[in-house]
Amino acid sequence: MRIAFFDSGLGGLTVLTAAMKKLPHEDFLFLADTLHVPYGTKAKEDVKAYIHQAMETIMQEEVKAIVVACNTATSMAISDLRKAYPIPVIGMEPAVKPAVEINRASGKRILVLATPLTLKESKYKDLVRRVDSMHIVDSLPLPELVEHCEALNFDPEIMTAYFTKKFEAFDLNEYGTIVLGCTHYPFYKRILSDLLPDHIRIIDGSEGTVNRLIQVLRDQDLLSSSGSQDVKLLNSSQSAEYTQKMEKALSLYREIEG
Ligand code: DGN
Repeated sequence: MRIAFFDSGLGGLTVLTAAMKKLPHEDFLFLADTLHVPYGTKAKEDVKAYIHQAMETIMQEEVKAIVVACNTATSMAISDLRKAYPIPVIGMEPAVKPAVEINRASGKRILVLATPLTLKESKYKDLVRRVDSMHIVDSLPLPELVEHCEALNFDPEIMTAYFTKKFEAFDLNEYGTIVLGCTHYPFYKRILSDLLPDHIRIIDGSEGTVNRLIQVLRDQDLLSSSGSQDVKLLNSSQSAEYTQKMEKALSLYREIEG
């Protein structure tokens, strides 16, 4: 049985890549909800309905666990999904907690980049309230970045100009860590690290999610020893062209990650 990953589009491939590094004997399925991408700028109730439709599609396949590889979907639906489905459902969390640990000693600030919906949700606000006792966490919504990524717009010049404009209001010398709180954003890791001052660390939530996935599979005796990293790619518009885009994006990101 496969481990399923789900996102509105290409973003979750960054989480799939992190899982593939640590789980060499599993097979995977990835569903991109291309009919409804992007989620992060849409109405909450609509997005919830899209997420449930996507989960139904996944449940028609032979899967043993589902990773909601999307911060936006996790923040608005994860507890409902856990109640609704009889297999483990693992979500994302912006890596604010590790970022606070990293910056505790230096007192440098943290900037969380995510979709407007993620940053508006109480799940995110509660997380910051819980872990940010030093009040060093700021956030910056990047509503256009998912669409740039979906268009495979990785042109360093265009994207450097985009980020430079977005960071204009921030004194980056005050910051020690940038948290990528949307699974699409790690595609821009290299461009960001070329642009940002050397002392800034860029982190994302994939590692935490993958560690949790492994722990859940182990606890429930669901780890496989016979899979071969076969990846089944699906998209809700059933577009062969989009499947090719997913293949391209996956190999590009696997190359970024080395
Ligand atoms: N990849 C999604 C996330 O992590 O929030 C964003 C998807 C979207 O549709 N905005």
